[in-house]
Amino acid sequence: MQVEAGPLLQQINYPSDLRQLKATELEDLCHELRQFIIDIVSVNGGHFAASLGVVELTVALHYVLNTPYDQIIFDVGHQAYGHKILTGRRDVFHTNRILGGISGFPKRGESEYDTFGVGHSSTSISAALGMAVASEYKGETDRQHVAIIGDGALTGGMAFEALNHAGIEKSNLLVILNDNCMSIDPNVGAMKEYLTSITTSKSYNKFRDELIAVLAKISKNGPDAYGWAKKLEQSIKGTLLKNANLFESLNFRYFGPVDGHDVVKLAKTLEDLKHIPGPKLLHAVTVKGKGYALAEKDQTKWHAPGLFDKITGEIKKNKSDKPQPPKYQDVFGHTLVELAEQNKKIMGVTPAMPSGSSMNIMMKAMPERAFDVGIAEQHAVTFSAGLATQGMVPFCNIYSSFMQRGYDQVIHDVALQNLQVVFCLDRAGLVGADGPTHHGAYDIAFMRCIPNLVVSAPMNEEELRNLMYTAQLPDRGPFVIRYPRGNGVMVDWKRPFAEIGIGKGRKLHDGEELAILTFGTIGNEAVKAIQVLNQEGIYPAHYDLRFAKPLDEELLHEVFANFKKIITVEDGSLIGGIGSAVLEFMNDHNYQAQVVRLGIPDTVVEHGEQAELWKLCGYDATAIMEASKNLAKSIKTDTMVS
Ligand SMILES: Cc1ncc(C[n+]2csc(CCOP(=O)(O)OP(=O)(O)O)c2C)c(N)n1
Repeated sequence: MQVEAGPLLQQINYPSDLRQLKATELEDLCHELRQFIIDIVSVNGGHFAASLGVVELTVALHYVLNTPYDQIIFDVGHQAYGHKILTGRRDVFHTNRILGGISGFPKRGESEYDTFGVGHSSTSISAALGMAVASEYKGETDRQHVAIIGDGALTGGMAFEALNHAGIEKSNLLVILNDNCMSIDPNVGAMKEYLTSITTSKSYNKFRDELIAVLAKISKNGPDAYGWAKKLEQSIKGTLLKNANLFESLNFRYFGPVDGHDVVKLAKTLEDLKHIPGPKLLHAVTVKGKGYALAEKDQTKWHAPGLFDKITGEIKKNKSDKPQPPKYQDVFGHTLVELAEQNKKIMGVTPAMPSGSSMNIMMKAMPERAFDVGIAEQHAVTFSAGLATQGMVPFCNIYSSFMQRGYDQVIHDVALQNLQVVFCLDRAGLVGADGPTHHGAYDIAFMRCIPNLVVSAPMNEEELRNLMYTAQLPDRGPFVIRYPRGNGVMVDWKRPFAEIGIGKGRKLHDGEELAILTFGTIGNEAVKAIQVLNQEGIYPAHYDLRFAKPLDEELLHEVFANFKKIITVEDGSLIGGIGSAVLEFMNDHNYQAQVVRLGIPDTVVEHGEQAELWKLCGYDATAIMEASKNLAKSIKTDTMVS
């Protein structure tokens, strides 16, 4: 849907147009930009509150800096909608996150203004520092490099690794800390409290604007004046800031806190900061959801609300009179509490995804046993390992793609020590509109090769519950349960727990000539395919493998003894996936069969609806049907020849 931009925004195709505006027009432009984001996200969906919170910062940055020569890196990138609109993509913004449209995150291939591909958090300072060091090396000393990072993303270890390194480099690096006290859920940790303490230091705040302006002026007068200015600044800050400033201790020059919604003042401050060399941090205080009252009030709900009526604020839901199957994440959340009531050793761990994973259900019911540890997947895994050494049974819930961050910890801290940590990998498989940074494509492949690990996937809600039940029984080792984004298939899902044998798959039904082996919820696409195939006189057997490791060898012997045509289906990378595991088994046991593997091919799968992407990758119900028919045809031909 096309939406008309306001009169100022209409004139701006690129930041060079923005730079023609008078400073007095910037506020109006911010208003129009905010309105444009509201208009389009309300009918298209996507991330919402974060972009509203950085409208002024975005406008001020492109107004003052010489982008794209000067480089801005947005951390995570879910807040970069304003940036996209101001940098050549206003007229295609209505295609945001839609198949074939622009990406919901900055992406190098999409625009020269998107200096770095993002999606996973806490990478911006490292990337900006790399660019700054390269510029310095090339003699481009006038070039500015800005990382804009939220207080949530600052809880990620990588951000600190980068600050630690940047503090000893002399390159031109500005880190803008976009402090809105929120991650997706309220931000957590001691750092958050520290930031609040600086924000409320009244005596320092009174001086800071003058300080920045004076320093900028002095710094322009050459290196001697610069050294003198630095001493003056340190003595003023030392006196006025109660505690030693953390960023100053890391050799960053700390400026702020400033009002992140005063666009004129922000532009003036950024202009001054351009003339102060070396690593600098500007602490901007913003409100997530700024300008849309409901979003300001309930920032978690409006992080990515889906479609909504922009006038009433009503979030649109698929209305149905019939009860609907729950989301897998909610089955996880409720089941965890149920299990934790019976097993006092169970604890919950989430790296900054309480509402996304539904760990918030346990955090509410048992606050002393469930932890949001910040955007810190590596820490979440090793913290869970520590709990397990003391006899606890942690359920560590991490989105499949974010688990890529915690890989060494899974091997080194959990698997090698054979500790009982249950990894629940939410958003496994293709996730849809968030696109390639968020697809959970690789976990089957990267988990399957680790000794001691059990790797499982439920086909439905009841199976998820039973796998969770099985994983927490005494003397289990590390246990992975992967499940996808979205809703399940059972309305009546809260059934009594039953143990599942480790490495035991199940035959859903017998068949003729052809066997379909599935892993996880994508098996439900096979069920649909088989229903249609049956009407056409093709009767494949269907096996739900349940475990990628250990494989159900007994079941596979049965399959290879009875079928010479086999299809494997998985919502995961074909390389190293369950199909590969089946081929390995076939080879190791000297079977011969024609095996067709359906799953994610060796390519970057872009964004789009989940079902659209399954189709594109060739493993939705229709594709399974086609593959089955082709194999069935070849069965007939083979038979005729023999
Ligand atoms: C490694 C990683 N883990 C989790 C996420 C999910 N995530 C996306 S945005 C976000 C919160 C970011 O908070 P902040 O940086 O403060 O930005 P804000 O949304 O408040 O503007 C989280 C946890 C992610 N993108 N990357």
